[in-house]
Amino acid sequence: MLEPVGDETPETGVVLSDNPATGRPIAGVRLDTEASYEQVLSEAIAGFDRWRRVPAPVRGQVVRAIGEELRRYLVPLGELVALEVGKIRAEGIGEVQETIDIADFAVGLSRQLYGKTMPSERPEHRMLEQWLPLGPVGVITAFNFPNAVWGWNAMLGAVCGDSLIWKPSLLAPLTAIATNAIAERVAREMGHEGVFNLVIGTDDVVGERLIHDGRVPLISATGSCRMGRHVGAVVARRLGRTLLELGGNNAIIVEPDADLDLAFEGTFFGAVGTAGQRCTTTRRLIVHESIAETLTERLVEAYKDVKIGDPLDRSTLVGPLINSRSVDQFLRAIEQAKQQGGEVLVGGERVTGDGLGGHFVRPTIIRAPASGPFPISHEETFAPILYIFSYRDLDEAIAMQNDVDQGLSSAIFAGSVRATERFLSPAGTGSDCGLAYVNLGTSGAEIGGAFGGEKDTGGGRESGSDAWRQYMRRQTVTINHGSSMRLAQGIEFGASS
Ligand code: UN1
Repeated sequence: MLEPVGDETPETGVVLSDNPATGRPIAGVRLDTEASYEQVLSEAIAGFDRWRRVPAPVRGQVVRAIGEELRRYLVPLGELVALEVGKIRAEGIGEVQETIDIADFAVGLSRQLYGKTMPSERPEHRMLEQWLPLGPVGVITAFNFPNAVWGWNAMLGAVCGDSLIWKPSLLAPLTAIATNAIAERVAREMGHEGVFNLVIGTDDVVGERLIHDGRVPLISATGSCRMGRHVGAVVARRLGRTLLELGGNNAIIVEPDADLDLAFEGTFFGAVGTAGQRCTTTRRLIVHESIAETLTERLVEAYKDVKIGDPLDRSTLVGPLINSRSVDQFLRAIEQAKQQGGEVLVGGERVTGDGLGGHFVRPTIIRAPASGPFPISHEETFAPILYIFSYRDLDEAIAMQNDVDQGLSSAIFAGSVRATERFLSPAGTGSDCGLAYVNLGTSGAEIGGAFGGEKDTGGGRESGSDAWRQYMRRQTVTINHGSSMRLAQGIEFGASS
């Protein structure tokens, strides 16, 4: 299994997408079969063969039109995200905005797929690199960013000349259908079919088939570390490429001279936002002992007041977890934390009541034991649980922040440049994560930077900067424009030598 399916057994050939705020189904979606997978694959292969021939800046114009259409659908699509996965409306709309942003980025990129030129050691020779379309790209996404993570991959892949085969989470198929339909329709109306393809199915029928499929040179997958290990191994066996964006266990360090208002706000959004269901969620707060009480009290007070409820209600800050299994995992983690010496300061329970028939829990703060192991804090529980630790000196804090298997996001709040530079040390002895923030929380990356992490997070980089290169193949070109054959390294070879 790549990802746990919802509560449905898809043996009926249909998966129900539930509204996590009510626990009731919104719609049933027919699952792809082996035969329909084949059909989609052949469309994606044919689509790739046409699309690769379209000049990149023209591909960029198609992506520009998709971005424009997404702008028109920003609110309804954002609300669909909120309805289907339970993130609050503002965050649902923010997620679609993230796709629009990456579309804009990709349009510019479509004229900047630069290759290098390099001097040849031989006279009358020229060397250069060119970047070529790669092929149909498989994109496997998780429920928690059912629109934007596809956007990162699809908008870049499209300007690079690839076609896309999107396998969304079975917990969020409706957002995928709506999103892909927009992109596919815009491309088709501009004369380009088969670029944006969707397969919705179980891991057994669709997921396994996709990752084993030698016709798909790159699999970009977002999800758990367990899933990523499996995908990585299967794709490596066929010498394909992977781009993995897996779990995080992100910490914020707060130095004694930090601006506590900023530290409070960064932690509050990082830990409570999206009900703790971002891979970038702040899961650990590592606070200097001199300010630990003050900051903890302030957070506990804010957690008590946080408005939990219908994600579409504009006053709500915390929506539901995705399903009952997530609620069980939340409760189990809290039990384990208590057994391991953690002290629950606020939260720790399910929330029920009027309009709260779905999978609601109270955001939770747990103070870690003063010493000794606290293994639960090494796990990524996809729920709003914040573990608070205190420390004496910064080296100790950095060691604590790095002492987990995952390496996605990290943050420091500090006034002193010495502390922040220690955290960002160019020797690599500071944060060991792919993302490092100063006076900002761990979540909410902009699209312009490369996004991803080290260690068990999988090493992939998506979104901005030079992540586009992974969606292309590099060709090193050497041209002899003279009339004699000269071998590299000065080798003489032949009858006359
Ligand atoms: C994720 O949770 O899988 O940095 C992605 C962030 C968002 C992306 C999160 N821009 O929090």
